[in-house]
Amino acid sequence: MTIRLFHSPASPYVRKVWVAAHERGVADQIEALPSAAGPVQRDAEIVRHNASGKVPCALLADDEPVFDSRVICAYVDSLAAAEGTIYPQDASRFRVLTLEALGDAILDACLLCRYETAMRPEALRWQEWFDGQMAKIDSGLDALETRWFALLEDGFHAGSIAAACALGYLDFRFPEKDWRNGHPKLAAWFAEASERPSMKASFPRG
Ligand SMILES: N[C@@H](CCC(=O)N[C@@H](CS)C(=O)NCC(=O)O)C(=O)O
Repeated sequence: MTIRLFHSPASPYVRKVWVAAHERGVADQIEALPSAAGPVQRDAEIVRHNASGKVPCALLADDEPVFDSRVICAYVDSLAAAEGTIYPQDASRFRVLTLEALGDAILDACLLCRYETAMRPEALRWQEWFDGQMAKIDSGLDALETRWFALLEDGFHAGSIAAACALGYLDFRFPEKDWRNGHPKLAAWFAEASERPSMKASFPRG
């Protein structure tokens, strides 16, 4: 094993790491460590290595921590002996990184909505705030469908991986949200991306 990974089978950020590892042929170099990350009940063992207490958090051989998902994906990419990279170093480099940030931003809003409905006591919920997060998801989906679509389908790089994990998380936690409606190109792209062995091997559970 090259790295140990605090993980959760339901986490879309952890999924990014698994997808990257499968795409680059290094999944067998990762040992999954159990974890119980949560914004209220924190996992002290994760906090010891990653002050945010969040997963994914990777540990290298000397217990050196690597986080968050973007940095771990780049690390995983660097482990691969095979040709290629999910982080192109050519002119598209910063556009790919920005697309990854957009996928993560959609995920951030998804997670906040999830915590709001699954964790926050009902009496403390704030509908306008929830709607504000949903609006971020919707504008993110619109941006993927339009401005970012050409880059999204140009290879399967870190930006595509983040977007695919965000769409997968929407299906997993918000099945009632009909995101395909109004985003036909994105829906077709995701149907194809979901057939990749890396996406199948990391299907969310929990
Ligand atoms: N920016 C981080 C976000 C990670 C994150 O939010 N992970 C969630 C699980 S899906 C978590 O650990 N939540 C626990 C918490 O908020 O303390 C990344 O890209 O890795």
